[in-house]
Amino acid sequence: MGYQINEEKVFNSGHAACPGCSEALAMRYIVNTLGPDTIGVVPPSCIAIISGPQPLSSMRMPVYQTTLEASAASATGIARALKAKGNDHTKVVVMAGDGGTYDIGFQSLSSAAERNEDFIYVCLDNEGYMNTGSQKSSATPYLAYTASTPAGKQTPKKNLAEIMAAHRIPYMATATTGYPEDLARKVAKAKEMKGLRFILVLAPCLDGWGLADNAGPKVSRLAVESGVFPLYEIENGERYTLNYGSKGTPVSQYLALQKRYRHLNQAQIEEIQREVDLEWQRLQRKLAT
Ligand SMILES: Cc1ncc(C[n+]2csc(CCOP(=O)(O)OP(=O)(O)O)c2C)c(N)n1
Ligand code: SF4
Ligand SMILES: [Mg+2]
Repeated sequence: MGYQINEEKVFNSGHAACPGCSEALAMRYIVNTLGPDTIGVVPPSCIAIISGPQPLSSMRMPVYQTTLEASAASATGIARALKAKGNDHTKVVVMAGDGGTYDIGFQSLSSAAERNEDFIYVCLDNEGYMNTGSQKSSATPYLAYTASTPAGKQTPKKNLAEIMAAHRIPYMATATTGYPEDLARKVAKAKEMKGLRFILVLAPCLDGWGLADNAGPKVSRLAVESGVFPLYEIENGERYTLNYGSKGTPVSQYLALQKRYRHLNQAQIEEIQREVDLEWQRLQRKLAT
């Protein structure tokens, strides 16, 4: 895409993430693109640990650590207070995990989307409750091992991208850390917009997915190239743009890097491949309209 990443150094080194953590990498691109004139809202998650406690925060911006249920409600209050004070320049960004977004915080997020509140919401999706030892969330994919689904999760991942777009919010985008320019460009685009902007970032978790320390970017790229996690945008709930999609790479290559899938047999791998192909065809039909 040729997008030049703007690194404002709002995110500092020396934070408490596992070495090689994709969530920390995503946070770097997000807050460095938004700049210091930003207020963060963070619920309990690895993101809260990485942000750190004030005055020892890893980020050069104010961060309000809220409850798992209330990120979008907290951001609503902060954004409205700024507006009431005549401040139209400070941005408000939620950075929440998938557990805090797909599940526990969904009620307040859906209501804020319905009201089209004026803030950016980024979900750092590592497909499980990783900070508490890898329990399943509704973002955990079909058949993935977690500590609470030892035989593999029996239901598919919730399609939150489409659910958020169905609220007809101005902007919904998917992104991942293996495509840093694409991620930074989407954050920069969201920064210039008004209303509720939602970015869903796939952020592989080394511990929860059973990855080698240096495998984050590779597995994130394979998620896109195999069609498991296409990168696309939806504006006003209806205008679809594909940024990066399936290159026809077999899903087995993506699964093979992750210990959370090592219990799968050939028939289960083929079943996952069929489902990924179906979803990819569904998305292509929407792109065509
Ligand atoms: C209502 C509520 N339930 C449970 C917890 C315990 N808890 C703290 S962090 C966390 C995991 C959150 O998972 P996710 O949002 O996916 O973020 P991640 O740790 O994966 O980055 C949980 C369950 C809590 N703080 N509040
Ligand atoms: S547990 Fe996973 S998401 Fe949390 S800091 Fe470690 S690698 Fe990152
Ligand atoms: Mg998570």
